[in-house]
Amino acid sequence: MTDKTLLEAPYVVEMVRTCTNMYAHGWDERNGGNISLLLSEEEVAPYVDVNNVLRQLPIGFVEPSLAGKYFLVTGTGKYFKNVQYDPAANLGLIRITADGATAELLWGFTDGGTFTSELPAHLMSHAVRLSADPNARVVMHCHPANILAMTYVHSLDEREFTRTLWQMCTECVFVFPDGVGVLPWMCCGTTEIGQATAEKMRECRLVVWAQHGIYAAGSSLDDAFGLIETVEKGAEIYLKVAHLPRLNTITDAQMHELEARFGVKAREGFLD
Ligand code: 2HA
Ligand code: ZN
Repeated sequence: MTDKTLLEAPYVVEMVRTCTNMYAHGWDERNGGNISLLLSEEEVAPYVDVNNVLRQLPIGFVEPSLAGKYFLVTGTGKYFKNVQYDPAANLGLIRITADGATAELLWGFTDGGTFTSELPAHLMSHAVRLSADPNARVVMHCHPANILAMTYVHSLDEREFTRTLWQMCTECVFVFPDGVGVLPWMCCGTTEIGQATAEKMRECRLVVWAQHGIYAAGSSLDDAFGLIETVEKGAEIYLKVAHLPRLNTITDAQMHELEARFGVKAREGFLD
């Protein structure tokens, strides 16, 4: 038995605050958005009995590279708005079985619920990001209005889309030097969109789903949140200026100065 409840775990507290904050930003209307946070057994074991599996939840595809891994995930149909009032109903702690086909529920989803409908995109993205970066921990999805709006009026070419965002605020190029992947409209919740998202995540930590929203992968909840916040700010500026004559911009030469100053390298071929 454990003597502490998972509700006291710092990562659960931070998850709740993050959901609340994302809702406050207007990024997660109704049940929009989902988050998954990778945890180690050392982080989990002080709070839950890791041998007490409450329910077996089939995940509908196989991701053997994540066998044995623990994730705190938001629930399907749950409102980010409500996470703070009942974290144990709106969040769940799962562990992936050895064959990569089932999620074992260890805590949460107390009203009989299950993990986010977007689990394919989350788990496949975690697998890809972990192979690129051992510190990868978080996959975050939401529906920020300016990014969505931009996908209606801007070319979806990744180089063009990324360059426009980089030009909108000085910080963009060094916050997301790997740029933004862009998927055309696809049906959400499917393994196809999960695979397409993860494929983009090989090259960058941000993937826009046209007319739907955005995915970010980060080393922490703050990191993923900050990536989305920065892209959303860029998209907001774009929408304020797109219909006006552009008199000034951030030039490619200036972006090369930023690369040197901040020790980052913009995605190959994205700057002239
Ligand atoms: O969780 O955002 O993409 C609801 C969604 C689906
Ligand atoms: Zn969505």
